[in-house]
Amino acid sequence: MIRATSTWLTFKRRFQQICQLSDDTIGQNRLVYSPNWIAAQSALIHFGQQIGLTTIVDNYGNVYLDLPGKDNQVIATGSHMDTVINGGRYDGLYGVLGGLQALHELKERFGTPQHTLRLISFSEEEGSRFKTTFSGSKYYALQQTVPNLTDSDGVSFEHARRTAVSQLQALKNTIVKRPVIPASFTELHIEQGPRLVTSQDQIGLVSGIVGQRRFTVTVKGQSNHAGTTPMNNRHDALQTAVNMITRLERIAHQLSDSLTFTVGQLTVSPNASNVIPGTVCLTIDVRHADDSVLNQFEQSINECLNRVTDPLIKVTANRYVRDLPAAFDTTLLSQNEQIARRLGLSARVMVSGAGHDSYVMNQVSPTTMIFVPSEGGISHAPNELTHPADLKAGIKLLMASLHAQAY
Ligand code: HGY
Ligand code: MN
Ligand code: MN
Ligand code: MN
Repeated sequence: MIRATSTWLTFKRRFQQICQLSDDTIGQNRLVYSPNWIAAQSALIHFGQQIGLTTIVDNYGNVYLDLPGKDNQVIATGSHMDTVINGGRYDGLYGVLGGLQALHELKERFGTPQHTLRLISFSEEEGSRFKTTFSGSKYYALQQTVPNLTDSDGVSFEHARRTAVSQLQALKNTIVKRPVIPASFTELHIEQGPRLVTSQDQIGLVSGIVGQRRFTVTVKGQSNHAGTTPMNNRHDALQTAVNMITRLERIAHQLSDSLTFTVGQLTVSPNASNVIPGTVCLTIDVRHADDSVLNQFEQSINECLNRVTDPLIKVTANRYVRDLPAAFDTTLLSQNEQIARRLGLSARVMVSGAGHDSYVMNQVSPTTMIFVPSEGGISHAPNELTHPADLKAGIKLLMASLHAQAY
């Protein structure tokens, strides 16, 4: 029997260790297949082997830690350890180490389960290094592979993947395979928004995820001299981009107050103070619970392109993510509702505004998510924070939920 304090200290030690492995100066940076990412996945394999779990690595670098059961049905939990650039400490990592903590305690307290319990650390969820998202869970759940992509340094996904994964698969006692799909999947995650803090609930029981679309937009105008080119004779790519963004922001508000519209990346070329910008590249991230609203917004993007009449300015848009709104399993959700009540945890049912690997797992297994509050609703930023009492409550609920399914 392991005492509550020792399990919390174990969680904290593992958490600190993985955070320190990543560049902690300006937030967490663990981009997929980077040295920080390899170090974190290797540390997780080591944690699993320390407590007698079976460690498996597939060809995309997903790491699976199994607590073998009496039969071969699998009950899974997990999340991701890759981060956004200069991200927070809890997005993804909490679900991986919280899931490991739950398996560790279940093993210590209840021994061998009826069904195999699996903790998954997906290789990549964020899409921070390559213009693709959920590549790890899509590989595991849907056997999908990534087309030839390169990162901003020109490194190909394939080269980065092979180099990183070979190091993980070379670790002692790791099994190389893509394991079977689980009978259920539960992801423990921070909310990444303000609703639980506002409603003062300890737990969010997630009924689904909003739809999400991501675009790259390229505006090609004409560079020219900032001082000699008259204002009425310019083909300024940045001005065109600014007008488009301003117009789309206004349309977003008109369409729905729960639509989110974000231009997260914007590069200007040649990016010199005395040169009229010739080219601007930007990204659009738009989300809503209703796909028809996203259709309307995408229509507005296309209308913006057609509103550019200057023959020397070309605007193109490429959609590279289209995720439909997802509804999670209702049986798992109501089971967790009852368990939360039994544990005396205040819980509310909610939809996730953030994307998660659960979106992919939900296409192959009954899936649900458990949220804990994000202080100030902040996430994807170094000051992302969830208080210890909330971290513990989430692990406690996850553990009871996995116990109900696997023993
Ligand atoms: O962007 C998202 O919604 C998630 O955090 N990857
Ligand atoms: Mn996440
Ligand atoms: Mn994230
Ligand atoms: Mn059973």
